[in-house]
Amino acid sequence: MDNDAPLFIIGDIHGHLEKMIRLLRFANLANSKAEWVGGAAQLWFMGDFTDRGPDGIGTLDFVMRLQADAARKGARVGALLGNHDVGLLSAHLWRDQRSGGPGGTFYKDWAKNGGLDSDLARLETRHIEWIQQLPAMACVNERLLVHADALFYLNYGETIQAVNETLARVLQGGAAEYDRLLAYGGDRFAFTEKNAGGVTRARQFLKQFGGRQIIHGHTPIPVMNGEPYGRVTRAYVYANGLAVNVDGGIYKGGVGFVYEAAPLT
Ligand SMILES: [Mn+2]
Repeated sequence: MDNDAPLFIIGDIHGHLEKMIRLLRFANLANSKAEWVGGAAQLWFMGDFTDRGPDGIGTLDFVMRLQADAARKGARVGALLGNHDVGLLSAHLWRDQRSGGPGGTFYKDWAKNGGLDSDLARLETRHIEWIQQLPAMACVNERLLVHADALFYLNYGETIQAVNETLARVLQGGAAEYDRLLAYGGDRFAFTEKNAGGVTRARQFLKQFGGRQIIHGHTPIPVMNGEPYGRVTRAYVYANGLAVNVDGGIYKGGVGFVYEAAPLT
């Protein structure tokens, strides 16, 4: 597994399987049968596979199959944990238990946040176990990959490995641990220069966890820069180049894109 392999990144899919397949085919990374055709490249998904869009479980199945096929071919397909992936698990595991969220139970919180019964009904053990082993962060080719543009990761550890280990335990833990993690789901805008200190926070976040540039999803690009959803076709680089948002807002009508993270000079 070559860690200098050309790095491609795709943002939040939210159940839009057909759009995702189109993007991966166009980028010559996968075919419609979830077979890896990307050769020695590597591909990372930024989490939030389900909710809001028509086929979250189909999206999970496709990514799981693609990851396995790429591994068989000596290539890496990575995937990060998103808050909606945690939400789906919580609706399954702790459905009617009381939560601290706006709905009052885990199921109602998840449904309010775009959760779909059609996904929950098709959620199987293999999906649950796959989500439970997803890393929350990774450093690849000098990029720090995280789902959310948020600082709460620091509450779970001081290194990538520590954060990933702690969150893996959270996902094996009880309702209270899920509740605490899900409460961070709305955190965003940590690194934008539009908020005082954003660039400094980006620099500090990189100093803490490593990498020279943060790449994240979670906050649709139009929410950051006001661009119409239908016009977003590429990543949004901000914070003096220290941060890259790859969430094209697919669930609100964006066509999405695959971002190629070229080697930093
Ligand atoms: Mn998210």
